Amino acid sequence: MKLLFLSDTHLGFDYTENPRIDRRRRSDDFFANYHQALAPALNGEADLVVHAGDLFHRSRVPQSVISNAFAPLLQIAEQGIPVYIIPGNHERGFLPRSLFDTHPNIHTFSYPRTFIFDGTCRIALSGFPSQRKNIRSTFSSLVESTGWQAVKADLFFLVLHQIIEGAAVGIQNHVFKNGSDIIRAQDIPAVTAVLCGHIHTQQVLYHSLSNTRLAAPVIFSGSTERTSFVERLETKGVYLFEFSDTPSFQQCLKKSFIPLSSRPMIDLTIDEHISPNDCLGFLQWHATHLPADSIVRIRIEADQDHNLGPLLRIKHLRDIFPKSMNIQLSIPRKSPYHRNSNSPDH
Ligand SMILES: [Mn+2]
Repeated sequence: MKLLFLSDTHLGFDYTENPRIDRRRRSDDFFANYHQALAPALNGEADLVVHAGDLFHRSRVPQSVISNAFAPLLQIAEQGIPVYIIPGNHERGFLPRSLFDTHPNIHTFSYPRTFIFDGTCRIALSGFPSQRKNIRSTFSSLVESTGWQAVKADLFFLVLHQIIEGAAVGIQNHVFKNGSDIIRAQDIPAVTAVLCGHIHTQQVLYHSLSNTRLAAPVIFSGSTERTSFVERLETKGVYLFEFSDTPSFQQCLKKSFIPLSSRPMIDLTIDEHISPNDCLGFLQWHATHLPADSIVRIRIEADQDHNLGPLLRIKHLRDIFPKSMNIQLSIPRKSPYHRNSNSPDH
């Protein structure tokens, strides 16, 4: 029996229906990884699919994004493989109802509830929509109101789209500790595992910050694509849990992460180490030597005497690099160049 677990697919990221300028859009990367992520289910290798939220990047997405998101889910559901979805924070706690209610194998946690999957073993999936406020004080009663304790099953999964104490994100490894929007480690119930979305960095929590063992491991599959430069070193992926022949869930957890590919994200920093006359040459050299599919962030950290002129305009920068790359301009707010630059994107 195999359960495919993914989250934070952020479909609609960098998507526009009527582009004013001709440039590569990262929207395609997100859809490509979405299809890669769902491949085990599309190929009939998974028995059920859990999406822990942020299917879409925004609460309002164009109809074409909704249709393209829905198509592979429908294909999976049509094969008799049920799909369970948590509405994430980017969807403001709801999904386009009409569409997602149309198939008996597509289930959304639109209120606190428990679904049962009967296969070679019986699986209970409990969850509720992403809560933006006061989850710390409401968590235990929300979990209780899913009714999970009244259900008979071999495996219990709590599916969430929230922040949990001890979760770490980003290059600087920021760890979430206290706050009304953070679930306390001690409140995690004794289920088989918690499948959690919202945190984009793949990780598994076993202990609280005070090093007491959690009642259940909390598994973050992470986002399926890198949504910002903070995630530039992260390997993205999904989990495919196989329950047969595994002595413990912990054992099965170890070998169940499937990595997905991501395009290289590269920082080019213009600072005092590059002489004012070399800036253009520095960028041109990288334009021809970086991998052709790079996502490049140009960071201006030089001081005023660099006289960067046109290099502060994203349009000019895009003309230097091949069309196969994505180019972003980053100017710190405190930089003397900040005021001179035009809006960085779109
Ligand atoms: Mn997200």
